[in-house]
Amino acid sequence: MKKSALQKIRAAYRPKLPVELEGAVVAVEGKPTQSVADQEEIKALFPNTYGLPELSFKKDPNPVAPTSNRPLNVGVILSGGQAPGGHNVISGLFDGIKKINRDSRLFGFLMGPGGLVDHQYKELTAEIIDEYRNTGGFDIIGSGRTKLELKEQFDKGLEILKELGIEALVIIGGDDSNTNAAILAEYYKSINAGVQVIGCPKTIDGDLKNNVIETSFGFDTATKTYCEVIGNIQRDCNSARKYWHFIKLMGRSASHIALECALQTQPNVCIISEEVEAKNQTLADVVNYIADIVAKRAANGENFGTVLIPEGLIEFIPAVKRLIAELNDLLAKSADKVAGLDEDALRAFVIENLTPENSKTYASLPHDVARQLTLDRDPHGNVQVSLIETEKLISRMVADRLEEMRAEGKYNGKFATMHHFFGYEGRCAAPSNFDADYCYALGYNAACLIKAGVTGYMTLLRDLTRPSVQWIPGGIPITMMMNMERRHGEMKPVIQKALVDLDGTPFKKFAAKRDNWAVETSFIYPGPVQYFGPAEVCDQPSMTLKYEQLDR
Ligand code: FBP
Repeated sequence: MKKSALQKIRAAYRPKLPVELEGAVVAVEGKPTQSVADQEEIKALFPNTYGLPELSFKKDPNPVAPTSNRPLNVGVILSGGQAPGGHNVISGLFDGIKKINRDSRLFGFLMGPGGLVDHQYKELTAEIIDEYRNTGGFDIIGSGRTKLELKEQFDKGLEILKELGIEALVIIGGDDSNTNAAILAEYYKSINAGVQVIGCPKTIDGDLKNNVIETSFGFDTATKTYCEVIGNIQRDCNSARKYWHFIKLMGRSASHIALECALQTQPNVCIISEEVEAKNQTLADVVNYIADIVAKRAANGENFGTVLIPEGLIEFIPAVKRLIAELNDLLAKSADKVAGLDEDALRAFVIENLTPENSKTYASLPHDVARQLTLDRDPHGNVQVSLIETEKLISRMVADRLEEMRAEGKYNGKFATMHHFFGYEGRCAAPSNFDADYCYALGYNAACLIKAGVTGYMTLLRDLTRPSVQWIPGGIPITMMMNMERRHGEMKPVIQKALVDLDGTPFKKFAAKRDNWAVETSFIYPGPVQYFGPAEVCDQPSMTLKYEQLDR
């Protein structure tokens, strides 16, 4: 494989492990855990894996020689959307199991959880692993979104695990994939399958976190990548002074990415979906807010600016949220009826079969947006918000509102727009030093959890704003993060998504400054991710993580 100059140098980077993980470790049990909500239901659904204690790892004072440990055969799956650092999780896992015994072997299942069910795999040798150290992407084994939920899938997976002598499976995924990891762990435990299942917190969206998991991997690099381009756009915008840039940012339901980018780049506007919901705002409220800022800047002779829009915004407009909830049930219930319908017939069917309030909301949305809400859900039942062009919808509505304001004598300016959507650009970036270290340590630590014999745990590192050598390694039962939610029309146990906390420091810091940023041009230009150089440019964690640490 031909490599760039940066790739060659970066391949030699040695991620810094927490000191507790250097050498042999012992697991120290903490207190038993319980789920974040719906304890009785979750306990009943996970009788074998509920309530287990938190674990932390300490250096083993009486280590045995690695050769006296048994070799381990381990499987690994990359699940869902790409996130920078996945290859380092795998290389950390590889090094971790080799440290336990040099004859241990690692098998990667291809193209996501489907590879386990369809028995598609490849052995990951030292040569392959070395090709991928510190690189972005999930291409070492590929990723996919097959949902592991059926007993037949679990049994089919077990066949290949047994055939390869695999005793532990590491699932690297977001909240939905780790929910499935917990279900799989419970099932294998209940039938004494002899296979441990360990989860790893991945997602650029930053919504897989809680009191214990401080951040998911990939968020740091992805947001730094978006901030570089937002900064570049802001500098262009401040130079040409003729465009309003509407920038939609990935993140699914949560606005963590948009908030982090706002903190780093200080745009004129950033909408936070969670606030829109909390304030029970309508789409018109959001549009009026932006139009007022455009008008104020125009009055100062500044017909340019930047607006950040989280991709999940539309789902958080309370009326649209109610509509989506009913649509999910309606479409799940009527799958056969709607299967062959063309666009117009589907629209008519939906309008006719929704309750009056939701039907009215649906009919009031521009046709293309309404249609996008009826598109297939992803395998986990999520609306595919990345396909909805919210940035165009909002800017179109702002333009209309400005014309009304012009007629009322409240606006006199020019409103030329540009649209952007940043998501895929950041998901496979070469991991920042933070993500390179974090991911390697998460993988290495997963090997320690396997050695400790546990199942249904997520690999964990704490104190992430300290230098990586001081991070605290351990593990947390996945059931601890679960609650019951409605999916595909049924109540299901799922990991609770972490949305932006409006009482948290990251949001408060933003809210305290946004009125200034709206009118005064206060853009910051963060520049590209840096891998070599002073710690203040290369090793800084995200601002969200730094501010959240103040709340802990
Ligand atoms: P994950 O939850 O799988 O990490 O999703 C990350 C994400 O990038 C979301 O931000 C986005 O909405 C979605 O994936 C896009 O999905 P796809 O890759 O299937 O287009």
